[in-house]
Amino acid sequence: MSLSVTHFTFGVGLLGGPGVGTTALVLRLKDDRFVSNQNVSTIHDSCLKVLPIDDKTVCKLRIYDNVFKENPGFTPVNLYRGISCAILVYSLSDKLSLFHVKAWADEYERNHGGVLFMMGNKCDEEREVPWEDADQLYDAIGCKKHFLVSAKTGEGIEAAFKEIAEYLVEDEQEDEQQRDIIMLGETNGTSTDTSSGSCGC
Ligand SMILES: Nc1nc2c(ncn2[C@@H]2O[C@H](COP(=O)(O)OP(=O)(O)O)[C@@H](O)[C@H]2O)c(=O)[nH]1
Ligand SMILES: [Mg+2]
Repeated sequence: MSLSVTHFTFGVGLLGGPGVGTTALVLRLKDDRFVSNQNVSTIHDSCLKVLPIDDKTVCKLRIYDNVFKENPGFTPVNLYRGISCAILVYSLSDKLSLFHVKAWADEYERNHGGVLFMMGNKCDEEREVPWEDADQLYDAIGCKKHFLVSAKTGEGIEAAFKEIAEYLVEDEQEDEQQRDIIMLGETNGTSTDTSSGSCGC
């Protein structure tokens, strides 16, 4: 007996200010290595991560580095092409990088909109960003999950991307169920409104 496997694919954008480690994260995910003071031109700007969710489900994440970091206001719109969600990356050892997170969240909302996650990188270094500050911002922006990782040691990275994949798959499956309910309602000629907050006018 052969089990059929469902494949999901999502594009994920890494957004954050210069030096937070988005290129190092892509390198860790792609080649499982870390290079100090890497030469950006030798580094890939995306990678594909394949994550089995369960026996019947596989999730592929195409993860894009952000090479236009200097100013969120001037980000080319095509940076967001093919992206289903974004991860706002900051450095746990650089307080200023947390301020950039808000700017990137606003920029993403303006150009694209959608699910956001937050990721504090460099957890191997001495911590300068207080948890409360990061958590407050996380709530204010409305991020779905918050991860602490290190591209240098690899700590937390596999688990973080697995959780992100699980979240995206679950979200997509719920959307599919909603679409099925709506189509069934239309076929039966019954009311199709399943949203709890609908005013019905
Ligand atoms: N200690 C430590 N250094 C890191 C980590 N990730 C990146 N770096 C270093 O931080 C600097 C900037 O990293 P890079 O990936 O180029 O940042 P980007 O500008 O966000 O792409 C480089 O010197 C990296 O070696 C990490 O997890 N821990
Ligand atoms: Mg870079």
